[in-house]
Amino acid sequence: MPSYTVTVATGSQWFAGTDDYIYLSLVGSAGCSEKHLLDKPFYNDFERGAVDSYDATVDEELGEIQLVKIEKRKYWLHDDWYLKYITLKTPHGDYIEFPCYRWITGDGEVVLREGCGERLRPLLPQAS
Ligand SMILES: [Ca+2]
Repeated sequence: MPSYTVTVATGSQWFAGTDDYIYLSLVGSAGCSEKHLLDKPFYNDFERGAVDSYDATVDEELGEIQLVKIEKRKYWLHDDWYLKYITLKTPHGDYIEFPCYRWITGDGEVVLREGCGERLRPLLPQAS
């Protein structure tokens, strides 16, 4: 079964961390994953400034990943979360970055698209 490694970066500002439940779903050109709870046992996930990695195994090939959906659900009290970015390592060893750089509040969710850093580079003039 294909396995992805999901890296989650939490902001460094005050109260950026969260104890809420965080779920991840992957949307690819060939299908969608199940919803995965991102949780490491005996570990305080999503602390301020943390960069945490999780394995997400999916049932079938998803094709090219187009979107990452993050859902936050209340654990005890609402605990806002500042998500910087998600990095996905695909079963083929490619890395895809999904920038977020915003607060997720309440029972919130965000859908992230692949960052286009590569395409923002200035194009060099073609030699003719
Ligand atoms: Ca918080």
